[in-house]
Amino acid sequence: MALLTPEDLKNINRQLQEADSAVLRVTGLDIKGVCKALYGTSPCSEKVGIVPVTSGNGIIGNFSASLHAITQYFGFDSFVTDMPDVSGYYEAVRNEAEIILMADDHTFLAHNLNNGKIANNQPCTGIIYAEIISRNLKTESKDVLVVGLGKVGFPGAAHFVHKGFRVYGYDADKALLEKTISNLGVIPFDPSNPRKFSMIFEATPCANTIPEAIISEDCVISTPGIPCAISEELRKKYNVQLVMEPLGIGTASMLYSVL
Ligand code: NAI
Ligand code: 2YC
Ligand code: MG
Repeated sequence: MALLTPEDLKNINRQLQEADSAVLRVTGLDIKGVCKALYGTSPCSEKVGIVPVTSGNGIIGNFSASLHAITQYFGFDSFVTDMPDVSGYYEAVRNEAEIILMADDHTFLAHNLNNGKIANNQPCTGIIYAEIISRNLKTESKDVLVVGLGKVGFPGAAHFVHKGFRVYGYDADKALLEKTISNLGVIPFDPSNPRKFSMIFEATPCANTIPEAIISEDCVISTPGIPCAISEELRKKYNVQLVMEPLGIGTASMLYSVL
C-alpha cells in the first residue's frame, strides 16, 4: 500500500484551503457542502479521538497532527492520544471520544462508538472524489474517465455508474480492468486510441498517468492519487481544474459517513 510521507502532509491547512477553493469552483459547494449532500449529515462538535499506531512501518510524521488539524477544520472536537496503539485506544475511550480515528499500514478507519458505524478511508476517498467531479458545473457531459481501478478507484468508478455516468476505465493491471468491466459495465479505455475527456478521475500511486492526448481545455481532474497525475506544464497548458489533496477530503468523507 502506498504510504503517505511527512512531506506529503506539510502545510496541511493550506493544502486543505486550496482544495476547498478548487471544489467550490468546480461544484459551487465547499467540501462540507459536498459531504452533507452525499451523506445527509453534518458535524456538531462530535469528540474525535485520534490514536497513533506503531505497527508495520510505524508512526508517520505529521499524520496524527494532520488529522487533528483536519478534524478541527471540519467542525469536530478532536484530540490526539498521548499513548499509541491499545493504550491509546483505551485513553481515547476514557476521554469520552465518540469517534475513533486510527490507521495501520493497510486500513485507516473511523468508528463511531455511539451508533456503531465504521468507515474505511479507501472507498470513502473514491466516493467523495467521484462525487466532487460528478457535480462539475462546467459541463453537461456524462462521460468520465477513471484511471486506476484499485481500492480507491473501483469504489469511485462504482459511484459514477450509480449516478448514471458513462464510465470509461483504465488500469495497468489487465485483470483488474477486466474485473471492473464485468462487475460495473465500465467501458475499457484504450490508451493507443485516445479521445478527449472533460472529466477525469485518477487514483494511482504513479506520476504523469494522464497523457496530453486525452486532456481537453478546462478539463476537471479529481485525483486522490499521490504523486500528481499530470505535470504542472500540462495543468497550465489546458487550464486544468485540479482537485487534489493528500488526506483531508478522504477523512472528511469517512467522518460524515459515520455520523
Ligand atoms: P491500489 O494499489 O489499490 O490501486 C492503484 C491502482 O493503480 C492499481 O490497480 C494499479 O494497477 C493502478 N496503476 C498503477 N500505475 C498505473 C498507471 N500508470 N496507469 C493506470 N493504472 C495504474 O491503491 P489505492 O489504495 O487505490 O490508492 C491509490 C492512490 O491513492 C495511492 O497513491 C494512495 O496513496 C492514494 N490515496 C490517497 C488518498 C487521499 O486522501 N488523497 C487516500 C487513499 C489513497
Ligand atoms: O502515524 C500513524 O499512526 C501511522 N500508523 C499511520 C499509517 C497510515 C498509512 N496509510 C497511509 O499512508 C495513507 C492513507 C491514509 C491514505 C493513503 N495512504
Ligand atoms: Mg484527500
